[in-house]
Amino acid sequence: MSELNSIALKILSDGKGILAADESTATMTKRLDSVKIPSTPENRLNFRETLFSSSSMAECIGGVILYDETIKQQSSKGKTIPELIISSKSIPGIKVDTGAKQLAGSTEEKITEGLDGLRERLKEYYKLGARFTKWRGVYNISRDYPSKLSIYSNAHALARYAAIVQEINMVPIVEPEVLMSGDHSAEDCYNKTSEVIEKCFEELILHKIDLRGVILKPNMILAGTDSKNKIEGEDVAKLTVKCLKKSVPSEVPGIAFLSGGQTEIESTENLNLINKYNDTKFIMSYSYGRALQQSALKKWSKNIKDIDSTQKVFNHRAKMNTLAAQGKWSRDLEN
Ligand code: 5MM
Repeated sequence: MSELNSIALKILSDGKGILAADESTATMTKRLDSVKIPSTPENRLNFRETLFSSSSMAECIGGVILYDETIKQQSSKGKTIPELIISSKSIPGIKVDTGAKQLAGSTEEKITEGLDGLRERLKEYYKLGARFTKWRGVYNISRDYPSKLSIYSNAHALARYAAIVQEINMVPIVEPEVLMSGDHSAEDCYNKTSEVIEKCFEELILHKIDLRGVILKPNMILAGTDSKNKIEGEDVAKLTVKCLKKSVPSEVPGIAFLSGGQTEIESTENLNLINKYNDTKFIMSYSYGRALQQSALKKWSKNIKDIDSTQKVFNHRAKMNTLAAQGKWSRDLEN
């Protein structure tokens, strides 16, 4: 087994998933504004440290995606944040893209940037303890989108990113996110997501990526948030598995879904059903941001000194998703 393959498997083993805590300062500020807490470096650290020192980290969270600010911060007990994560036998990861910017040639769409100077930044992150990375491409859906240009250019950037990451001995998470917003049907989401993922793997193969050392982070197959024909549960699971089965090469060890704006319970329920229908060899787990943090953030904002209450809420969500990643979740466990 290659070193990269064993890191990917360790992150996603036994129902473990990934905590996506890599919100940029702008996004974290929106999250903190929503609960009326000032977005200071201390408050951002306080909330994140509360999550990273929870008891469910050891059992449920195989990896944590950090943001540049957080990976360089010290915990209140004097450890660095990567040391705190490693002390729970979890693996620190880092978001390395610098964000989605307007795509020249198709101004309604975005291209993710961050390749300049990436090799040097990765060397520094490796020294700080990171062993995996994340890069997110974003795609809108409508009648004309995503365009061939956006599908190609984001796939090309994801592949160039993944190649440099593997050169530094880290596992790249490849995240092509087809957004939920819009009135598109689930069938449109299925078709566009398949096209996007297939193009990503075509480029990854061209760039000689070791696919056994990659984690794919896709969206689930859903109808748009404004669609009149929503699909739920079993239909989401069947279409999602069907899409990944045809679009992802069999060498890839694991798939970790994003939650994309689904509620906490929807994300857990759909993941559980996906695992019930999963007739592939891929591990299918989670890499959730909002769906792991929303309730915990609300609880924390009531009293940021009450660490236990926040951790209790976070532990519950982490356990529910780890059960779902094994197809063992049921709604009655939520109470
Ligand atoms: C944690 O949120 C990430 C957003 O980062 P930016 O602040 O740079 O936009 C995001 O990439 C996240 O990792 C994934 O979208 C998954 O998060 P959700 O909330 O969709 O599960």
